[in-house]
Amino acid sequence: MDRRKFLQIPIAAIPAFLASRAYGQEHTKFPVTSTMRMKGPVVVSTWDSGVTANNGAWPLLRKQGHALDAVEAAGRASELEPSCCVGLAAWPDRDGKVTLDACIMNGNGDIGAVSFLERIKHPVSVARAVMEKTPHVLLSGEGAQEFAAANGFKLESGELSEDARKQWAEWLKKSQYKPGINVEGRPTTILQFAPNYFDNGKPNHDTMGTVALDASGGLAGMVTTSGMAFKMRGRVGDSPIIGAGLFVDNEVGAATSSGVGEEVIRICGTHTVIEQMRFGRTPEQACREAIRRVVKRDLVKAKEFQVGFVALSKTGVIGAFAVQKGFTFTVTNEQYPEGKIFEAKSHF
Ligand code: SD4
Repeated sequence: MDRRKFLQIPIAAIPAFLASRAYGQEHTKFPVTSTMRMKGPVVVSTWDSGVTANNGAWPLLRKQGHALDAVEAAGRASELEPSCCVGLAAWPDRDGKVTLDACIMNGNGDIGAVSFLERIKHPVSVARAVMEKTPHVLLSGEGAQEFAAANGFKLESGELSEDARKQWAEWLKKSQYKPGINVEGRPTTILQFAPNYFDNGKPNHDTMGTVALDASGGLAGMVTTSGMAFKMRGRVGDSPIIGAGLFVDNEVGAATSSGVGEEVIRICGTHTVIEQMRFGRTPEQACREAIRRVVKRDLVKAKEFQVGFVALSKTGVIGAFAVQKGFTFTVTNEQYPEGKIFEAKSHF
């Protein structure tokens, strides 16, 4: 089934479309995300598998629930769904351990995060507990796990899923860490060294980033991930780093990222996006500026990796931009209650 849905170009957006071509967007398919203003509560998640996340969030948002509860529900839904591959069923690090990163942020500046967390089913909820129950903002590794256990989170077995075991065994044959680019709207950054990545013909790995606007105008966001597959043990990506993988400010908007986390951290990605919006750029312009900074460092290297940003303004405007084609995001609201998938414009 082709799950990509295409955005139509309103006539009013044609000047923007032409301007975007001047920027060199030969491959632009959907150049008008900056005109996507949504009415009322809305939830936006990275990638096609954002449908799963949004399905977790939307029932709450629809009933005037808070954005913070909605994004946590989005994270929990993703962490439970093996095809999202962000929880314990996801792929391991190079030592064969699944290590999870997550964060959550409220539009008033409350934040919580966990990194390098093992054997816990719902890292996003542990991140929320860090936010609500500790004086800290980020707990890592063993300490994060102890905190989770002390707060009632069950310690799971830590065994790899069958799929993860197979993929790890395959990867071990070459043991080459070489993040690739997502293919045709799919989320992976790991295709090149994982030939068996496809599940029934479809890649199934992802980082889930979600941002939401609730009925009372409150914003929140979360990210949950197993990080880059076959990473070094102890490696932490952008996802749990506030200002890198996620940033939210009720005065401006919310932004999240996916792709090679090191490149996002380098430019304080989502904070950059929100600050651009604060000074008047649309979400799409802001995401594009962040991508420009990612790419400019090494134009040759940039051809080989993916980074994508998606942002939601406090007035419900959605925009996105990516290094490569194929960065998709899912929007769910009253208009699209089952979720609609869009593809971001890209640098290459
Ligand atoms: C990371 N940003 O750990 C994550 C990976 C990712 O789709 O987004 N994968 O660097």
